[in-house]
Amino acid sequence: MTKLHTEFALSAPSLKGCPRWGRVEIAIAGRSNVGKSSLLNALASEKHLARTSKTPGRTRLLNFFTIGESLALCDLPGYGYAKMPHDEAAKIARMMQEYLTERTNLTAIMLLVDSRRGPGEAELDIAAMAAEHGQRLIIAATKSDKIKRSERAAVVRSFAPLKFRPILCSAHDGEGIEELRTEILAMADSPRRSGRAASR
Ligand SMILES: Nc1nc2c(ncn2[C@@H]2O[C@H](COP(=O)(O)OP(=O)(O)OP(=O)(O)O)[C@@H](O)[C@H]2O)c(=O)[nH]1
Ligand SMILES: [Mg+2]
Repeated sequence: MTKLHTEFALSAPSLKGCPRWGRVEIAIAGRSNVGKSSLLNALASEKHLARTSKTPGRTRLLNFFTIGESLALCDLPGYGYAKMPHDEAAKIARMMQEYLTERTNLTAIMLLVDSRRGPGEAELDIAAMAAEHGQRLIIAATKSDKIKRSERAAVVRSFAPLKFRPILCSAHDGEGIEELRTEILAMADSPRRSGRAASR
């Protein structure tokens, strides 16, 4: 098993508050409740690194976690949570947009999509944004423990619009976790985006 040496670094309320370091960052993005924080804990083999919750909309900041010496993951707030107050949702959307389009350390987006739901417009938008800004995309189809064997081929087909093969994964039974770890570690060698500041 690959070990990702993961530690919580800091939470930032905006792009300005993001850490100034030379690490290559991978953002974990996805709808509220899709399983972002749970997946991060599974990748790190730690139960309580990132806070998970049955209540959607729990993560509201950019939460940074270091991996080894040169990588970091950023656990993003989830989008699409209907009950979040409009002002709050707009603030979070702005913060995410800023981070995804302007953060020079960001090299890849790990986009999480519920296996049972498949990608929608929001996911296609994120994939398009990643392509536009030269970021790589890792597609994780979460909660694979919830789908039946007989449904798996149809689930994979439902991801065709994203044009990337989804990695079926489960924080509960561990499917796909090792493959995702390998993908993440491979990013350590990818070049940082050229940008205005070396690190912001
Ligand atoms: N069956 C199953 N449930 C999962 C899995 N991953 C997460 N969950 C459940 O889904 C719910 C949401 O998980 P979180 O990890 O908090 O989701 P999140 O995407 O971080 O949510 P926000 O931060 O609110 O956007 C929790 O009740 C988890 O136990 C999984 O692999 N399988
Ligand atoms: Mg979360």
